[in-house]
Order: sequence, then structure tokens, then C-alpha cells
Amino acid sequence: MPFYVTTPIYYVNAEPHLGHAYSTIAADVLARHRRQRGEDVFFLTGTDEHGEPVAQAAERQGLTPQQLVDQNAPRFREMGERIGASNDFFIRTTDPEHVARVQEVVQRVHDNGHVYEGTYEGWYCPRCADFKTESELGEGNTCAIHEIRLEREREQNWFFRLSAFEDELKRLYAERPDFVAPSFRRNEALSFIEGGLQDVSLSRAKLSWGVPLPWQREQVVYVWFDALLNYYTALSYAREEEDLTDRFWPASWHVIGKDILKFHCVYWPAFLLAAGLEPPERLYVHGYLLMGEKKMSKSLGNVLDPNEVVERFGSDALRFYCFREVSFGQDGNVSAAGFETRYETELANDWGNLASRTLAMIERYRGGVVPDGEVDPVLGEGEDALAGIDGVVRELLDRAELSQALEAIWARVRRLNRYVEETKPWELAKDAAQSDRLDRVLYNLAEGVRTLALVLHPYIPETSGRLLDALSEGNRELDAFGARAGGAHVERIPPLFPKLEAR
Ligand code: ME8
Repeated sequence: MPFYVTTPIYYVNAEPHLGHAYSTIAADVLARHRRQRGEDVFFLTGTDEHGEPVAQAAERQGLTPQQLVDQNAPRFREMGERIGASNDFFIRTTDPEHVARVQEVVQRVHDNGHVYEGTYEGWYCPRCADFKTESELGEGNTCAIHEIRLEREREQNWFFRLSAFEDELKRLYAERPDFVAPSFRRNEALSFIEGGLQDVSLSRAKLSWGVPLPWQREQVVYVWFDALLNYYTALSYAREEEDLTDRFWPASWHVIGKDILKFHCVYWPAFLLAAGLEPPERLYVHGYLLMGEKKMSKSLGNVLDPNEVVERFGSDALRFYCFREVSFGQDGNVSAAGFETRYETELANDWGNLASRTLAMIERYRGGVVPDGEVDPVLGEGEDALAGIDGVVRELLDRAELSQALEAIWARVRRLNRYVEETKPWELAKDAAQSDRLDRVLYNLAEGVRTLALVLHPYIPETSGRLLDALSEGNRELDAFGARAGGAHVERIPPLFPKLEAR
């Protein structure tokens, strides 16, 4: 089963921040989970390197645009590595292979009769790279997202006949009710389409930093079409020896933020249809991470640096926090204090302690060998039953419900902690007559921790990997989920999430 997941490609004229890390981690969790299911996964991320803000930033710094992007793109690549992203390729829209492929597709759209020459007049936000309609304007002709005054642009350029795709898009949305998730975002996209579509510029005449339009090389392809096409072009050159397009297109999931919904949920499927290509299977539109009411963004200057967070708390803590603190899909506040609280209460106490206690008790009471035992019926009952958690996680992650799946896992972490308190293995150990009971409790704890570490692996791969190694579980696949007999050797390891004061 092929599974192809993407993140937005990020603008390189700003520093990477937690908002970017968020989308990348979300897509990474999905990619890792599908690999655990034995699927054929391709995970793509990268950088969006053309457009006006890049050209302007380069000029301010006395660099050529190419020098600027060469200087900045590695920061995004490094951010990915630091947060544990397992992407299979990193695309840069200045890659010559991407440029050539964009020209091919744009030419096809032209040859299919969906392009014409016209005059654009209206408001343009260079930061969004978006031609704003009157209804999208903020007060005083400002960009509602970036809070900057907009320029009125007038230029002769080429248009894409978006309006001609209105009916086809409506049909697509009707036939595929889960094309866009969550459903309130689907409704937002659909009402945009139902409100009537206007044609959009396909090229820019005033800019030179971009992909030259094949039939009029003085103009460049409008940066959004250049950027969107990355999802398609990457497959053709990500592997030297193989064109992956047939294997992975259409994409299974595009993970994006709500700021770029219109481009992805409206322009993108229309443009693909115009080129005779299949639209993606699904799009997941997540909300904003906010710091005190405002969207975290470099231009607003209110960013939480993911590098600092990783340095202090570790990449797994950051990955975990993102989907616990804010319900995936919604907007939500993040803060340094919030990190610390989640870290202490959930990672260090709930999970780290459970793992350490389990390993320590097996070592102390059973010489480091998991005893033989049977599944304790109390752990198989109720809403937080341990048995079947893999099925629950699969079902939720099929819908990219990252927070709900993590909450389902956490309910089991809490259940196992209660089990320790209820059974009190340290007291059972004092009484030789309770030896079988102690075997059973330790077996259930070892099994519980092992299976939870497996379903947690996509979220917190580094510490889950260490824990699974300590439990002599070499497998990381969900096939390993089924019950394992006793007999495995376990070893104690340093705390997975050391207390903050001890770090
Ligand atoms: O829009 N909260 O790039 P970009 C959550 N190059 N997610 C956030 C966020 C926040 N505060 N800030 C950013 C672009 N993001 C285009 C995309 S794709 C073909 C081209 C995430 O650098 C979120 O995914 O402005 C958002 O959609 C994306 O970064 C925008 O990144």
C-alpha cells in the first residue's frame, strides 16, 4: 500500500520556528505510523524559495536571491533533523529538476486551453504572495494575516481559468466528503467555491526571481503554482534510479496550516485537473499555535524557537507537547511554562516513571527476566482497555486525528499507573505465597509498557526506541503488537525524561 504524505514547503526568507516544526512533526507521525503498518511510505518536506520577499531580503543583505536561499534552506533541513523528521526527500523549489517539471506542467495547462492573457488589478500581499479579494482585506486595505498595508498592483500577466473549474470542484467535494479534514475546514473551502471563483494570475510580469514562463520567458510562474507543484515534481527526481510518480501519485495526505487553505483546497485540485492530473486523496488543515492570542510567526516577532526547546527538553518532548497541549485541528496557545508542566506531569511522571518502575521491579524481583503470565482481565475491560489500543490508534490516525489518538494512548498510560497502585507489587514481593500473582502483575506491566511504547513510537521515536530496546523488543512494527510470552530479558536504563532540575 503506497502512502504519500507532505508538509507545506516553507519560505526561506524567515527563520524556522515552532509553527513550521508543528506541521513537519504531524506529517512525520503519520509517516512513521504507516511505516509501522508495513506500508510503502514516502514523506516529503522542503523549502519554497522563489517570490518577492526572498528577492527583497536578498537585496537588503547585498546578496543574490540564490545566495540567500542557499544560506537559509539548510536551516530548515537542520530543523527537520533536530525534531526527528524521517522525511524521504527534501525538495527545494530552486532544484533545476523542479523548475523543468513546473514548466512542463504549466505548459500542459496552457496547451489544454486553461490559460489566457489579461490585466490584473487589485490588492497584493507580498508576504502571503496572494492577490486579495475585497472580502479578504483587513481594515484600511491591510492584509488580515500580516497586518501590513497592501499595495494596489496593476500588471499584464497570464491568468489561470479557475472559474471554469467551479462545477468540477463542487463535484469533487460532493463525491469525496472527506477530501478535506476536519469537516469545518471542508465547509470553509466549499463555501469559498460556492461563493463563485474568479480566475487567478498564473504569472507575474514584474518579478524575475522565479520559474520562467515557458511561452513568455520574461515572466515568472506565480509563486503559489510553482510551490504547490513541489508535491508532484519531487516524485520525479527524489530517487536517481526511479521515477516515483506512478508509485505515489496522487498524494495520500497534504498536511497544511489553515492560512494556506484556499491555495491547497481550491487552487491546487483545480490546477491538477487542468493539467490532466489526479487531485490528492486528502488534505488535513490544522490550526495555529498561538502565543498570547497571536499566531506565532516570524514577522510578528513572537516565536518560540524549536531549537531551544529541543535542547532543553529533547525532541520527543517537543513532538509530544505539540499534540497534547493543542488539539490537532484547532488553534491553541503554547508557552514555555506549558512545556514545563506537560513535561513534568505527563512525560516524566506518568510515562517515564511507569517505564522506570516496571524495569526496576522486574530486575529486583525477577532478576531482569519478564515472568510468564496471562493477561489480567482488569486491563482488558472498559473504555481504557489495553487490548485493542493499536486498532484504536490505526482508526484515528487514518483520519489524521493526532491528538485523539495520543489521548487514547494516554488513557492507557494512566490505566497502567493505576494498575501499579492497585496491585502494589512491592507488597506482593514480601509474601512468598503471592509469587504467582506478582508474576502476573509484572508480566502485565512489561506487556503494557511494551505495547504502549510501540504505539507511541511514531510520536516519540527516540525514547520509545530506547525503551523497546530495554525490553528486548527489536521490532518496531505494529505486527509485533500481539501478546508476547514471558522470558525476555530487560535492563534498567536512565530516566527517559529526567526531572527538569536534574537535567
Ligand atoms: O505559506 N501555527 O510557507 P510558510 C501552526 N511557502 N502552523 C504554522 C504556524 C503557526 N503559528 N506558522 C507556520 C508558506 N505554520 C508557503 C507554503 S506549500 C506549497 C507553500 C506552518 O513558511 C503551517 O503549516 O509561511 C503553515 O501553513 C505553514 O507553516 C506556512 O509556512
